[in-house]
Amino acid sequence: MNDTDTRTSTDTGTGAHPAAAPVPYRLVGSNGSPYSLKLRAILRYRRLPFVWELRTERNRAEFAGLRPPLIPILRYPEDGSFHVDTTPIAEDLERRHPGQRSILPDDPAHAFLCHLIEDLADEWLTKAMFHYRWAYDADIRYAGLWIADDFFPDRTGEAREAAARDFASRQIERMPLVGSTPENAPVIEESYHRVLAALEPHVGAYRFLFGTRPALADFGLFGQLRTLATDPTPLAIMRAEAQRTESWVRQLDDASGVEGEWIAARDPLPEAVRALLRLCGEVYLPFLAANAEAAAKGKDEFEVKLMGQPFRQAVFRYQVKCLAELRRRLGELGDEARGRVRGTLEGTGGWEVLAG
Ligand SMILES: N[C@@H](CCC(=O)N[C@@H](CS)C(=O)NCC(=O)O)C(=O)O
Repeated sequence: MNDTDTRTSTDTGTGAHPAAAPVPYRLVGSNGSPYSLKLRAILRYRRLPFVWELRTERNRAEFAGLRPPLIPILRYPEDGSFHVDTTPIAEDLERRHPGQRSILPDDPAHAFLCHLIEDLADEWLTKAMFHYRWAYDADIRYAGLWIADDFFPDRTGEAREAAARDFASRQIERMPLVGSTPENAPVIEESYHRVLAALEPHVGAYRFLFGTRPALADFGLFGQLRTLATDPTPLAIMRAEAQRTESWVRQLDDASGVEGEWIAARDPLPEAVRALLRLCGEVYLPFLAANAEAAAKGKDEFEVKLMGQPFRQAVFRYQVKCLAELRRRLGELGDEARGRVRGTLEGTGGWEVLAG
């Protein structure tokens, strides 16, 4: 027997020492948190080594001082620093690992539209996630318990029930803050149906919004839909109206084996993308504009007509930044790409908001 015969599959072939495993990122989050599942799916697709850890009662003290107090939290391996907010994290990961299975389309106009759809998912579709979870009795009961199992893994019996009740009542108290009220429910629920209707004819294990590889927009939608596909009421709707989308969500959770291409700059945009952009133009961008205008006037609350109905909620500071950020990105586009974005958004109501 010679040396070659005794090598194991982990040997490097250069000597006796196997290759060292790269030090992983540490992702701390929760199964009930759409943004946690979004970032986990991104790390998997991009083949970035990480360990997944629930944020629980046991590790809560470690993150107590972190501001803003959000999950998911990503710990960088080289210096142990903690990072929150998945959109800037996803962009930082692009800078940190250039050329490695990027999730931003190469074409700048498509990249802009990708950011816009991700924003729709993160900031608007999330209202559907929160609304369905805390508006109906079956969902309140189920979500209270399954989320308590993540956060309080050591509690059983009555202590577990109590944790679920406390968590549910805290979330229910927050509903008006994010606009999840009975008056706004029709607009929020209709938005969910429209997202499902947009995706259903298009998505598949190898079919994404901007090509045969997934983009940030797909992952943003994925995060919200993954949790919507867990709570009973929105799951039943998805199964009845969009079962292929349900399959797509299951598949995108781990797309580490997917290899694909972006659509070309000159290719027509898929109808799914167009339908989601119409929702941005008719609903999400007017909502952002009304929120920003109310904030600029120092108001605490605003009302805007969406889908022909009044929609009212408290001013949300973070979403003022979202609009400013979209406008900044648009301002950075060259004339040709900007022209294509304009051609796509004009007529949806969205161009006027973004260019204003
Ligand atoms: N824009 C943030 C939103 C993150 C977020 O809202 N996370 C929620 C859970 S889904 C949160 O941490 N809420 C406070 C808490 O759970 O204590 C992101 O993309 O990461």
